[in-house]
Amino acid sequence: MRVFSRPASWVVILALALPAAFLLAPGACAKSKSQPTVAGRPANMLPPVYIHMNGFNDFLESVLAVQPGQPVIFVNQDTGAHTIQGYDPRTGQPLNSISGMVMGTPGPGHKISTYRVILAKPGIYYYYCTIHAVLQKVYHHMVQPAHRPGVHGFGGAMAGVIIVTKEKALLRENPPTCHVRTLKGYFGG
Ligand SMILES: [Cu+2]
Repeated sequence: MRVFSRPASWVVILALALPAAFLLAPGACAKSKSQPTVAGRPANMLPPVYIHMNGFNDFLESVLAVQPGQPVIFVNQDTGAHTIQGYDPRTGQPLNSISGMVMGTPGPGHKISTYRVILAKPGIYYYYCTIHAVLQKVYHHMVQPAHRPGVHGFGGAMAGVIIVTKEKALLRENPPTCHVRTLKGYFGG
């Protein structure tokens, strides 16, 4: 099937495609002028997604997909403090792009501590709470998060994964709580 009948069409296509290719190039820093765009909308205009700590020393939405440049906000509705530390599971090295701390809250009606992060480059980002989990060596230099001995709450490790992607099928699988800033009826003891 002939799509383009005239050679001039290619010139037009190239002229349109080249600027878009620059805007969508992976690795663009969130702080640079070349913000990633999604469907013609600047990524920093996208609504944030939320990851909650609402008791039991756990990240409620432990696996979450976001679009490049879309803000991710960690919301601590728990009584205790938590850290959010990114790491490379292949080496155990910490990531500078995810490194924060959120203080606890006595309960409903009090100030809630949050940590905001923006990841512009598509990829899989691993993080854990350094207070309530440990990175355990599994093979060669690789690590996996593990439950820190003596920590109460769920038996699993306080850790999670953020998938930065434009794949709509993945983005649709997010739990509904990720669209709500603070959850009602959280653990306050
Ligand atoms: Cu923690």
